[in-house]
Amino acid sequence: MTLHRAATAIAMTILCAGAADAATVQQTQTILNSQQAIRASNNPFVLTFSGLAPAASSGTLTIFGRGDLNADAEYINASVDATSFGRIRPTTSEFSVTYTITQSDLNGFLADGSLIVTLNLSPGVDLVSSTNRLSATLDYEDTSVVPLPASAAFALTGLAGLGLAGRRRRKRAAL
Ligand SMILES: [Ca+2]
Ligand SMILES: [Ca+2]
Repeated sequence: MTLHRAATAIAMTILCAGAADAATVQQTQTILNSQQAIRASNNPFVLTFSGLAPAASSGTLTIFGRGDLNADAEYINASVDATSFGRIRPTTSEFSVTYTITQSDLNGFLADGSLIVTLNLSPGVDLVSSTNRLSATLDYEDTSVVPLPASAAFALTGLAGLGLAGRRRRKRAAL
């Protein structure tokens, strides 16, 4: 293997190692009661995630809420973009529900630049309190390349070694 090929091979190794890694995306959008009182007459409640990198893995979407949601007749219809995620039926005024979204579904939602969570409260959700709120947290590994300090440093040491060997060889040839 020539020096140039060896250096190229090592550089490719660095690139591949970097590309195999990903950064964690964890973002939360919240609607406070003071911004939009958590009651059915204020439907819909829209939580928008935008400008996010494509997913390299499946992800989770957690919907958290606090509101007048403790009775049987009180529920929330949830959707992401145009896809229904079904009905959330909390039995307590504070609830949390987590959905797993496949990588391909996640990238389908993110493809147009935004993933929009829409929550519609049933008519019975009518009592408000200042501590009420609705939030959505999106969590996944994205496709960005992040540096791997340890392996990159190791590979660079290798490159420096090859450079020295090459210089020594050139010096000998010149004598
Ligand atoms: Ca979308
Ligand atoms: Ca009620």
